Amino acid sequence: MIEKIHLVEKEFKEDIGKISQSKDLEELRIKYLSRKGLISVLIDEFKELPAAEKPKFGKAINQLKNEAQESFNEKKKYFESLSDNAEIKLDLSLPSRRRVIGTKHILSQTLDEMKEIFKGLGFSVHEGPELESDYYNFEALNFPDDHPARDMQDTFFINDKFLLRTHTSPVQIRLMEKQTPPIRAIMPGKVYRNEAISAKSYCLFHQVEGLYVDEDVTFAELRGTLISFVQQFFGKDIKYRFRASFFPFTEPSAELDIWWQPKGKDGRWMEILGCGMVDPNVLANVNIDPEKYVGYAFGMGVERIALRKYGISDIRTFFDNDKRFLIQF
Ligand code: 2U9
Repeated sequence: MIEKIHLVEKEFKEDIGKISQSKDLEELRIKYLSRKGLISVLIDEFKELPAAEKPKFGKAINQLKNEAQESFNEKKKYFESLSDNAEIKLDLSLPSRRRVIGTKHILSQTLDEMKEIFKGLGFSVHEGPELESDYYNFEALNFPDDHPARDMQDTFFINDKFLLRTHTSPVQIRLMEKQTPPIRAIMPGKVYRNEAISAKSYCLFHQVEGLYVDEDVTFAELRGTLISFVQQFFGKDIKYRFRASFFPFTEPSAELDIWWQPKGKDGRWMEILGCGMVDPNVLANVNIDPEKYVGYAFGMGVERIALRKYGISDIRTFFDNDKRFLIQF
């Protein structure tokens, strides 16, 4: 009896191994697992055995029956999964799935546009650390000890010596330390200010600063470069004006306003950037001879400019990551 059981088991394994299409599976079921199949025949024979011999074979037959049924079920499932996929592949009438790939953040798009314009004007692009020392953020830039920006109220200090940079100017200091003039570079990046959060100001924003240092750089060149920038960025017809101003790191200093005329509202002048000739003290701090070299610098807040260009009323929307806002650009 035991040989018979092993023989059926061996044959079953060989047969199931050979099956490559689902219709052959039914033949296999009939041959082994149906009411008149080989396993049922074995069970019938088993029933005829004398009671004393039954325990010897009962277990083996049961095991064969269960294992055969399991292998059969598995194979059936496998063929079903194949045919499911085949159906999906063949149903050409189904609409395609919409791919949600997201969009570039409007600030990144604005930064990219600014970088491209300045690259076209001969500027290279440099980046640097957001965690800075007091020296690079303030001292090297000619900030007096009692300047309000050096107060905890205005700047995020990490400890006595380190802080979150309040502008990207430290990158320019680092660049001037490493490179001898001519230097013509812009520095885009995040800056941090400890300000009350409102529609107009946020604790984090982006700046693009520019620097040009060489032997014969003039204010007229600075003016020409910035006019070219605003005309490329806002359009050739943009109305602008320069106004005298003051910064610790430039002398003389100016601000550039553009005329802003929202639809249906009164037009007004709006400040979009600051600029000036680099203070000789700043050049001396990085061992560039102020007798030989001159520099100009400018700085702008990217959010402020993007708010204007796209007619957005609240700076916080840039940082909310609300898809309903982001997908509009
Ligand atoms: C070095 C020397 C001088 C960069 C400059 C400004 C004027 C300026 C503001 C615009 C809006 C900051 O983002 S904002 O709040 N910036 O007005 N920035 S000149 O001057 C430098 C930089 C580096 C070594």
